[in-house]
Amino acid sequence: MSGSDLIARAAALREQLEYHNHRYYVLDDPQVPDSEYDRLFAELQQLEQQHPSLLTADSPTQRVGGSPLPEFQPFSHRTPMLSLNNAFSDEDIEAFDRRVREVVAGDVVEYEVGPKFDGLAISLVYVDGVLSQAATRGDGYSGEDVTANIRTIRSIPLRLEGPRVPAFVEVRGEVLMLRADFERLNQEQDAKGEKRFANPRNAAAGSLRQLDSRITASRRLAFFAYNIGSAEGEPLLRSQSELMDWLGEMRLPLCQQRSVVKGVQGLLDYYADIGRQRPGLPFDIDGVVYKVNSLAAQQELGFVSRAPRFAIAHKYPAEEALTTVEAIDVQVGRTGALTPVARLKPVFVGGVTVTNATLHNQDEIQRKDVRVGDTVIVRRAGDVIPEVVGIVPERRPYRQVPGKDLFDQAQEPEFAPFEMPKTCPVCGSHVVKEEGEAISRCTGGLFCSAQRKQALWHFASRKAMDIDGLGEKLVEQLVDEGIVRTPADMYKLGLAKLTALERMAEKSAGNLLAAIEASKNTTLPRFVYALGIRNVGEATAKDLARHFGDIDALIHADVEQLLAVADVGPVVAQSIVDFFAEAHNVEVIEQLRAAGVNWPAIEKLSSSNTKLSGKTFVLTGTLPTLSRDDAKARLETAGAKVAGSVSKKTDYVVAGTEAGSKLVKAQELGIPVLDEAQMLELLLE
Ligand code: JCF
Repeated sequence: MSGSDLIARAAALREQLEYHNHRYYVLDDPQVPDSEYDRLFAELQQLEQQHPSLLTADSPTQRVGGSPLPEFQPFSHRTPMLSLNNAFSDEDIEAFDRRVREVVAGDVVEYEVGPKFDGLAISLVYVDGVLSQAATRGDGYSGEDVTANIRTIRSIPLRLEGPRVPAFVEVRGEVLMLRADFERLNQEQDAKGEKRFANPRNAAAGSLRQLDSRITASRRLAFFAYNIGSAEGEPLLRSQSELMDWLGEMRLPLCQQRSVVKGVQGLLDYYADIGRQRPGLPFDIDGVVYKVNSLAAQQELGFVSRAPRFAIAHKYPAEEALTTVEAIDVQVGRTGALTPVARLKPVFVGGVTVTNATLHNQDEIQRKDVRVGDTVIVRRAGDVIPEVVGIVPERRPYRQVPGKDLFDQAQEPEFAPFEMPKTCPVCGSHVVKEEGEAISRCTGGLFCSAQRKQALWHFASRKAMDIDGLGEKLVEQLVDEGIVRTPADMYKLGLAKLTALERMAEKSAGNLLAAIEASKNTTLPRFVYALGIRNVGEATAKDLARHFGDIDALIHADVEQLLAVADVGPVVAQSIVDFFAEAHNVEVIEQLRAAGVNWPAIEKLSSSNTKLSGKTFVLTGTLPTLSRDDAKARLETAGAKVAGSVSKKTDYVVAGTEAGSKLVKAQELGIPVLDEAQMLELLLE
């Protein structure tokens, strides 16, 4: 190839790679398989290695991170990165809108609205469309140059695209870590015996403030743009929402929850809507941000003491709070894992009153040094179980020790350190903690009534055999009275045995027996899930059922056959083999079938034998007859995927009553919206 051909080829590869990168990381809609991306990437890498002069700052090969920096360089923001004033009540918002209307003509003001991400504010400088520098907010006037780290964030374009790329622009937005990536990172930290991150914000900050950008590259960070600082050569923009559309056009990632609303009522409705969505959002937010939409009006409103008068942050209740530890109990889980649980002085956090919080495991308690009596930070975000993030050392009293000098006295805490019991607090069996494993386990197996109770409860639960009325309390009674030992025993229950139980009336006993009878007609995925095999959740159970088609094939599968199932790795495969190697487990399955538990034959999965395969659905609102889980199950049985949020790749939205922003989004994107009846019709076709 000639020199100019080489340059052209490298440029073409970069453009294709950035395009596929955007499809994958921003639109969540890849167009080519990973292998094709890897092939293009390798070709570009090779070209650049052979001809180092071809290498450019915006090359996707530069996203992997480079050698560590000695320190971050200071970076002065051309336009200061100001913070927002906060509002905590409807009255604060009414007052904000009133102040706006004193300056802006009209009764009803239009606002651009979006979530307030709980991450780190970042400024991205693009010169002639190429990402040239990136900096943290710092004090708003001067931050740190974190360009090398920012380049590793896949969703951030290294080069802006489209017909309206300006000569210069500072893009403002938030770097954050998705909750799922945060959970995964903490599990990895556990596995490595390293300290957990307290929350996604800290994890994002810790990842971004690495002098070694290879570490940043190994963490999954997300970015959402929400504004610009200064710009040169930008198009004519009349509103904040036009500005956002422009940023999106240039391939900057925007969050899906942004919207435009009118007047105070529009703001408060949006606040309530996002508040309802908050627990299920993929990231932490601490409020929503309202901005006067008209840019001319923003100009006119200007700033008061370092904060814009045209914008405000409306905050939600905090997801972290302080309380004290009243006791530390040890719970035994379904698979024998011992989990220390802090009993807390009740505290309102994340919208609910929390009285218990997990302490994860012994190593974690030791690292955090949580002791009974301590004042602790409790976090409850999203649907995640509340956890103790850490202690407040200043609140721990210290004992006076006669004969020791003052310094030593300060080293003697009043509270005793926690120790994991050596025997199971429920059944007295030995507790083992495997080398390198964080978790201590009771060795009692189903001899341990705690494990037995939970296995039975899991068996009966809604997504398993769905035996209505067989809750935790009743299982406890049945096990404690020695009436039920295995799941098969549940199908031997009669009216006499049940009514003999305390607080069990004839009517509820009858209902329960009917529910048990009804549960006999089940499905294979439910049955496999109900078995409670370690590491086999609902999704894996479904995959296994579809792959093997019947229970006997699964029972006899070896590790190699199991590894052929999508998403089954060596750990899961071994758990399954171990489970069926227990004669006892196979026996219980036989007894259950003998008792009449049955399921319709299912077609083995062959990638395209189902009518809706490849189609993505989103469910929103309350459907007239089907529960959300039922609707989901029916769609999935027909091969469809059910996603949590609406994007361009959504094929259908199924909407019931009180459908919210997902419906609006679908309408905006022109995605077909079905009601329940139409969905059922589609399934019948
Ligand atoms: O998500 C945020 N933390 C956030 C911060 C969102 C916004 O729309 C912001 C912001 C800070 C300043 N807007 C401005 C003007």
